[in-house]
Amino acid sequence: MSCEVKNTKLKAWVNEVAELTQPDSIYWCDGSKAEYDRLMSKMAASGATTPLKKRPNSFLFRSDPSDVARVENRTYISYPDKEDAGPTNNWVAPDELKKTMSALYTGCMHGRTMYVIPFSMAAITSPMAKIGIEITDSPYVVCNMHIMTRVGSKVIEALGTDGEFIPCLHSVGAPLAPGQKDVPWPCAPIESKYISHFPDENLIWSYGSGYGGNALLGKKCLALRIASAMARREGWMAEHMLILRLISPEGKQYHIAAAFPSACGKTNLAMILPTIEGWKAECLGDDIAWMKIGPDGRLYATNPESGFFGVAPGTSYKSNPMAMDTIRENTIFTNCALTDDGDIWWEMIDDPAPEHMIDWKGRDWSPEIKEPAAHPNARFTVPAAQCPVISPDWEKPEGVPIDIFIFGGRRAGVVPLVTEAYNWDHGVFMGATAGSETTAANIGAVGNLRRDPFAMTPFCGYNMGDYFAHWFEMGDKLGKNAPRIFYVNWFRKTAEGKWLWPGFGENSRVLKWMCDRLEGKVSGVATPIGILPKEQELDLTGLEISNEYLHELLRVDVEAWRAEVPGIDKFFAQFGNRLPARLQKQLEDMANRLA
Ligand code: O2Y
Ligand code: MN
Repeated sequence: MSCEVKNTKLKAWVNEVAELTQPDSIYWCDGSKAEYDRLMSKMAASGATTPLKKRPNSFLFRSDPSDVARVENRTYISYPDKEDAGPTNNWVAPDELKKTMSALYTGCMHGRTMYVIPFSMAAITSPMAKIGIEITDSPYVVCNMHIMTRVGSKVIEALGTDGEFIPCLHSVGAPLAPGQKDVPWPCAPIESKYISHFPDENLIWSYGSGYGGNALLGKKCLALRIASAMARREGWMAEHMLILRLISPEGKQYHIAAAFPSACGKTNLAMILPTIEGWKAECLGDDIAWMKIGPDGRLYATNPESGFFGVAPGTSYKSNPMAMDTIRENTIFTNCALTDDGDIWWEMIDDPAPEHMIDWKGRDWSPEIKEPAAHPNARFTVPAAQCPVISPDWEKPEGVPIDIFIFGGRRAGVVPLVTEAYNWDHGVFMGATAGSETTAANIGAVGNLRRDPFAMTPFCGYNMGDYFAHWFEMGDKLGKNAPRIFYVNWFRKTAEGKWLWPGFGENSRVLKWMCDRLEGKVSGVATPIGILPKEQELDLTGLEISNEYLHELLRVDVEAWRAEVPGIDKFFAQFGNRLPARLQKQLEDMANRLA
């Protein structure tokens, strides 16, 4: 660390954690390339990672098979009153949770280095920036944090003597006895993993996992769970949304923020290559949007992250060419398969599976083996700046003004290709009732509908009923400046199970219709569920799609929608008196329109 740490609270906290966890040494991260290279070389030498011959400065990690994804059932939102966490979060009282976790943290860094990572979420020059300090015993976490956040001495300087920071404590939970040899991916068993949030104190404690959202604490823990609670207190929004700029042939810019549950192609949409003549798109973020009302009364969005932690399987030149070009170099791959010539491979990448690979568990793999070669939640971590379509304004301190919100989900039937909300309250209803049918990648029976309001179920740091109320309050503050709200479903199928809509870059046709609605160029048609395009209003130039498919994509199945009402009513009932009356009214209004 090239600068002196003067922040009294920070020094005290680091000392307190070191006393508790008893590491062999303490290292303050400076965020430099030299630091990254040094840690990677050390991990390569120990066998924790494999440098990839085919991709410059890129590395493959294999996690422990028990530590492959976020652990929602071990994730806690801890307020003194359980009601404040609400029915969608796991809860343990703060005193009890801290007691349990303090016992686990005692001596948990024996034999390891304790890294102190000063990081900023959002460009440090942004008025929206929040400073976090992650303490971790995982060098893999340090390298990922280098990519996903802004790490370095500038953060320490910005903190000064008494600046505020969000303490994020992380340990893999695998102390080493003297002389004990380390494993490539240390972690603790599932029953001692805890991903805990104390929103009243802006505090994060994570123990036992080294993977993704469990361990890179700037992402889901800080930028969504803690930030959503801060945003409610302070009158802004922290959302699970991509940010995209669409540019018309005339050069007019439209900014879109979109929320989808997982497995709905969020990263693909964030990096879309429009197929309609003359339209361009730029990516500003693929996962999280922080939004604040600006001096002109409009809602400004910024992406607090500086990298992408994208799911690898399914990513290909067909589904997301810009992501494929982004990950050519300087990328950390986790749980992908390794080819014999030193490259990565995963299911549904462009090339067919080679005759031999090493799978994500480190075993020989060949095509007759039934298990996938890459884990379904294999990931790439890559700097956002490497994306060929990254917007020149992606780090603009004040963010970009949002014109359009999109919600969506994966539904084989019922939900049309696109619907516009009648007004803000109706749009909040759309967000609150968003849901997807489960796929083979989810737990549970395939085809079950799972509601995931605003795609925030796993990430809302307080009672979801209060979160709905916060959306209404923001709408009231925004008034006529509020973004317009749409709902999309790219995944509608024929009775025979064929996709009705080609998706990917062709989704730009739907985005163009949204822009046309904003410009008053198209009237759409009013239906009981919202405003849909007239068939001739969608620009389908150059796309081969039958009238029958188009008709089905834009059909409102009134019977099927009537059948949705009791399910929504039951879903809302779990929030009891925390459910805003305005949301219940929206359900009644829709039921009346369908009657
Ligand atoms: O499994 C993990 O830890 C990653 S989860 C994730 C990563 C990037 C973007 N979104 C998500 C998510 O679960 O929404
Ligand atoms: Mn996400």
